[in-house]
Amino acid sequence: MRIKQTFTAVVGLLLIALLLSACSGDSSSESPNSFTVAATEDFTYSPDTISVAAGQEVTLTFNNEGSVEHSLNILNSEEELEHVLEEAHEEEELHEELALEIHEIEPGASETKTFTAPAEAGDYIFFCSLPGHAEEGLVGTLTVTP
Ligand SMILES: [Cu+2]
Repeated sequence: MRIKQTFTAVVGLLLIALLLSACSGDSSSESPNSFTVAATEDFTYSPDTISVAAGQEVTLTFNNEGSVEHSLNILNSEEELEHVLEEAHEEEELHEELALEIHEIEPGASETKTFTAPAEAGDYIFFCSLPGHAEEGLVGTLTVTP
């Protein structure tokens, strides 16, 4: 008798687990490795921090909600932002250093790109490469977890 009760309880728990997994399956369109980042009117990114797992495939949608063109670029190494900005005019050199580049996006427009998160855990930087914009505040942090 006790065994039967236990069995019923286990089946009940399994059913609940199934229902829960079915529910979370419905929302898989927004999986944890899909992110949306906006550039705002006041030259900030929203959110300005993204956390991903090392080596993970990440889909990032960049919405320009500002009133001028903006871009979003992720540095592939932990190099100083200033160093990159100094070399920003040497386009080709800049490209080699970036994990992700979303070029100038018109106000109100958006772009989605997929990239592979850096293999090494740590804090990386994303920024707008248009002259002066990073200095204004268009800088964010990509946190890569092990
Ligand atoms: Cu910008």
